[in-house]
Amino acid sequence: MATLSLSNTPSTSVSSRLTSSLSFSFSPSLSSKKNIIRLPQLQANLCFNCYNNAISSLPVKKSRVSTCISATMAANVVQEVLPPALDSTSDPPAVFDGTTRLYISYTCPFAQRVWITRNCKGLQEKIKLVPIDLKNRPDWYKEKVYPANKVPSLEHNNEVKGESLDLIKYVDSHFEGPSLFPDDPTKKEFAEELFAYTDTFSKSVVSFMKGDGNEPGAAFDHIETALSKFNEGPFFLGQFSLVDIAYAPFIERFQPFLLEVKKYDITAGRPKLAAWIEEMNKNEAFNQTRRDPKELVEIYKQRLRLISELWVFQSHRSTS
Ligand SMILES: N[C@@H](CCC(=O)N[C@@H](CS)C(=O)NCC(=O)O)C(=O)O
Repeated sequence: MATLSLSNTPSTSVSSRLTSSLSFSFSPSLSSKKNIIRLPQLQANLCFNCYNNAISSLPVKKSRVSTCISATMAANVVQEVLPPALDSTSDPPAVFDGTTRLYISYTCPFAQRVWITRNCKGLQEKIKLVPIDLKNRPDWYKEKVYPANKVPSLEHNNEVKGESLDLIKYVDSHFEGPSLFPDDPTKKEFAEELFAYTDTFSKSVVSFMKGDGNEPGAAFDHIETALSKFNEGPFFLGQFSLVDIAYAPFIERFQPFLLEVKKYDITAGRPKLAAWIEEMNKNEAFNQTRRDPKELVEIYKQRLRLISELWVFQSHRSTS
């Protein structure tokens, strides 16, 4: 296996020529100042245009690919110390002081989409994470930051914007770093279809989790079929993109919950989905946003218990 040694800074460009015909992966070496890029694997972390460049024109075109490797490095190397969540006792940040802030909750899958996008583009220094404790939300969040009072929201250029699917596109197109959206019109159209399907997908799975619906086989089959459309890689559009980011936090939660609580294995008979999960789990930008699966299962159990208690309470009130 060929290796490249790089110094441990996000701005380092690749001066060596890659000589493998395969995609490659970066893994930081903590024990020395050097990091090793290993061939093959990086596919999970390379942006569209760079992935295509990397495999079609080896020896690699230096400038283009090095930009992406640097960004991937940034995503991989930056081991962030995550700030504590702000609650009703916390002072607000200095809103609209020119800092770009991403307001999240550590357990919110919608917020996680934007967090992953930020990490994938190597924007850890440019976009500051501001985690909010949603159970004990500070009043200033609604009053000063985001009147919708939800996460995620992004404070950028004196404005605050929300809605995770809009935000991942916004972060991808307004900030530096590897492009996570294709130029190809066929892929773009398919990406929009898949974005539009995210809600239907989640609703169908969550209703089964709550005990209201049938097994969500059709929803996962839809995903399996989508993953079969472009076969130049294991991702929805072939190469890694915003579409993978849109689904990842939800599948991260559904898989362990359905397996443990419903004894339903989402990957059984779905090899493309199994391969996608395996590839996603290699993506360090995503891994830095993940929670312990046991914790995620507990969160869903609690939430579903609350919903059913509320339902019993309401039906009791309406009959008494
Ligand atoms: N459609 C929104 C959904 C965001 C959302 O529902 N976030 C939840 C946390 S996972 C939230 O902020 N809930 C607080 C509330 O509804 O009061 C998006 O995609 O960003």
